[in-house]
Amino acid sequence: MLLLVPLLLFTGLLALAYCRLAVSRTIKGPRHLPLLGATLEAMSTVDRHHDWITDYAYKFGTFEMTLGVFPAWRRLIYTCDPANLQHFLKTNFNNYYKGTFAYELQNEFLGKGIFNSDGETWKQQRKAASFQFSNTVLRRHSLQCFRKNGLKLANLLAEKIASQQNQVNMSELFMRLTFDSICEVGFGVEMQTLSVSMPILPFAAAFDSANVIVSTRFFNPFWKLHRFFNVGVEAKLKKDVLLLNQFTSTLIQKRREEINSNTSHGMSKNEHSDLLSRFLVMDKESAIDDANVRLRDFIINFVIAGRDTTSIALSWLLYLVSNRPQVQAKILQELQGIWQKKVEGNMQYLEDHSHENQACCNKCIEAYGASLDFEALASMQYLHATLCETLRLYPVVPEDGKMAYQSDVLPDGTHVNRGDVVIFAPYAMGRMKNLWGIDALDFNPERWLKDGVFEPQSPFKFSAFQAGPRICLGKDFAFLQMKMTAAILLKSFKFHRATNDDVKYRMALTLAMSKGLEMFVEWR
Ligand code: HEM
Ligand SMILES: *[C@@H]1O[C@H](CO)[C@@H](O)[C@H](O)[C@H]1NC(C)=O
Ligand SMILES: CC(=O)N[C@H]1CO[C@H](CO)[C@@H](O)[C@@H]1O
Repeated sequence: MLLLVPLLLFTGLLALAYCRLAVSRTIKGPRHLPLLGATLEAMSTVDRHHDWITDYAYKFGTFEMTLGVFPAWRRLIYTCDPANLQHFLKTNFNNYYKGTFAYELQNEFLGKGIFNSDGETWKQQRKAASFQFSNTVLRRHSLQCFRKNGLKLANLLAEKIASQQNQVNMSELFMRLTFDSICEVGFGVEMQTLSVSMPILPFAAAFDSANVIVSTRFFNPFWKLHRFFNVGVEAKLKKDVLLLNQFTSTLIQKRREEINSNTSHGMSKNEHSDLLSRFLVMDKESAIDDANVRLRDFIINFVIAGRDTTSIALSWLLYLVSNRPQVQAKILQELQGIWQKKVEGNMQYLEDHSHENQACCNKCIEAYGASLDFEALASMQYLHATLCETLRLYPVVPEDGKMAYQSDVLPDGTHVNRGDVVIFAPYAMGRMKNLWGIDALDFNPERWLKDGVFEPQSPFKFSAFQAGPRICLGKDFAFLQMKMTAAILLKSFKFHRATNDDVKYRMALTLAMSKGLEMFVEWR
């Protein structure tokens, strides 16, 4: 008799699972198995995940799959329809959130920062950050910093050439470049990770390690147990987070003291050029302990948002351009035109000498960098188009989703249940012929230009930066840095792939190259 109850319960559950299966037979998407949904197919295709998603998107437009093991199922709805994106990212914004699941996985690392929060916590940070991001002091400081680091990378490559070690891992160098930049713009610290000696800084190492560990929690159902017993990677994470927190609290303390002493010496509020100081000045009223936690979260979230994204995009750009002489020629032609207008023929540049004298080369690159001001960067229409084309086919965030608070119906008629995750996939979207035409798979910067002038696309169609109220805050900064770096490098150097293997992406939240980008570099 006692055995009967669990038995009945079990058959009940099975029956339920079959009902869902019966429904799922008619659903658009991968084949679903009893109790497992599409989990096995998802697991077997993991190293070509984004192309697998693209295949279904191509077939169905909007499709669904249920992942997990019954009863811990989650229904995912993938869509490539701009009208659907507009609906859940903007029109019905309040019904969709990042999901408690995501907060929990990333909590120790990201805290309640802008990336890992919703509702009021998010709104306040968004407001404060947008206000600061539009500030001219900050923008000017950022440009200087992007220039300085772009030149530093160029000098590093020049040294490599001089010492005949001209095979370099550009992914690694770009990662160091953007890390140094984000730390300087974000909190006024020169990290100096970009240097020939390739130093490993404890903060940078702890940051990377923590980032990887929180993303692997996703695949480890026992992570909480490991955390509880403080074993394995969870023990490592705890140490990393401690180091990060020590670093940030020392920094916040230092900036706080500086501001107090400088304001008393008559420094005006608007002169502080890093984001952290600006937040501190803006936020003087709050209790110090609260403010410290908020600022710590801000720093970490800011590094996450700005570093890998920009450096991965630069790697794809270099990869795509180095295989396409015609695209490269057009970029160079544009850069040459802008340079000539700037100097009006008064100055010689790289093409006029033989690169035998390193000091002279460095001076030329320096002079070229100095000419890259806001105006020069804004006039780079073709390079801008090339960057957008890169992000269309290789969006750094290849898919991103939101969870529904309440059930809803998308514009194309798809039903969303409470707790479902609605996912937009920029990688698949960039490959849809109904959105980009029959040449959707071709790399063609011209598609963004009309009479030589860049023409933006709707963010609901070109979704690499997301869209609506949570659209990427750093988009302009990212373009400034990418254009600055690409212009300096392409004008001075030629790049060739060091290997012939296909470049593949790594399965992660961002679309990094699985083996990095090894390049031979030489003077142009
Ligand atoms: C090519 C470079 C970049 C790409 C493709 C990119 C893409 C994105 C995407 C897809 C999101 C939405 C993420 C989500 O909510 O799940 C986002 C958010 C964000 N990005 Fe970027 N990003 C880039 C560079 C940057 C840079 C350089 C910064 C900082 C200077 C930055 C700051 C942010 C911030 C603060 C958010 C959170 C906005 C919010 O939730 O309200 N991003 N970005
Ligand atoms: C190149 O650098 C990237 C990014 O740091 C790394 O993932 C990759 O393994 C490196 N490649 C090689 C061959 O060392
Ligand atoms: C932002 C700024 O200019 N800070 C200055 C405050 O004062 C210290 C020395 O007292 C300077 O080193 C900082 O540059």
